Amino acid sequence: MADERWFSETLTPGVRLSFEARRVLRHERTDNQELALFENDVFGRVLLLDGVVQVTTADEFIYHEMMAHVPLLAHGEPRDVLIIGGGDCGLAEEVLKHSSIRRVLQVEIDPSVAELARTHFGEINAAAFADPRFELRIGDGAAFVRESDERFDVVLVDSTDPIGPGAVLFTREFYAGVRGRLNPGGILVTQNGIPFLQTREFADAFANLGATFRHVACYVISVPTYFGGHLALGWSSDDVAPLAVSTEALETRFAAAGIQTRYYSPRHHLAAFAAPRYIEQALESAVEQGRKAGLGDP
Ligand code: AG3
Repeated sequence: MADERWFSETLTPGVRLSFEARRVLRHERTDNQELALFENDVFGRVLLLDGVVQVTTADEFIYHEMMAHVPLLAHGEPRDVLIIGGGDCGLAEEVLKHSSIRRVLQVEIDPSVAELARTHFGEINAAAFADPRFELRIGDGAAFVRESDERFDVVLVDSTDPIGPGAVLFTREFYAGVRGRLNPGGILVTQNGIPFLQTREFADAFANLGATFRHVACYVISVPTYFGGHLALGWSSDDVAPLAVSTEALETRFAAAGIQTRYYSPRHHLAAFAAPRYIEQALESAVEQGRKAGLGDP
């Protein structure tokens, strides 16, 4: 995958996205996946898992702000949040900026990623590790949602792609498990990849979400290091439609929260749900297919 100076994303057959490593901090095979961490002049610290860019210190704010603030501000009064995956812990830090939050439980499968998060990603997660509301547990997120009887207002699946250890996090069984962990008014947000390149994976995941939840939608973000066009984030809820909240209500909540952002804004929050047509069409037909397979009956 690398000649120690250049590391490549190899997710799409026939395409390589390469980064020069000024300094290699880690390159190893963990029990779960291949991990590479290095410094790049443009993007700062870059983490690749199984040859796919996961996080860079330069552009992580886009993904983390949009994954956290969209469901939390739409919810209005979130208290308990569950994060599945999210090993770099940048998402937890963003969630904890909301003062209504009393607990963030994160279940990450790979202890090497969690350890590296502490040693090398303090810039994006130090506040989370210093926060008594945050609990990081090493374990299998799919098993957790199946076996736990705890409930949460918002569940965030900050996963890798549906290859390797993350594949289970895109199944109907997993989504049904998450549904059982949500409080009334609860919202699930998921990482659903690059629709332009991962067409099959996108359709399968949204069919599974469509079979499980009443309201299913997606919103899009543009992250420089996630190659291939927009990245889709999934919205699922039995009680809350994504556009049910007004810009005014979001403005009020956002001002009250006093959170500084660089990508998220209440206006962009709602705009992001107006996905480009090729994504909207793929979403509609996938959800429709899933509906036929049976609502809430995995
Ligand atoms: N995890 C999601 C990375 C998805 C990248 N996928 C892709 N480019 N196809 C990010 C972890 C950040 N906490």
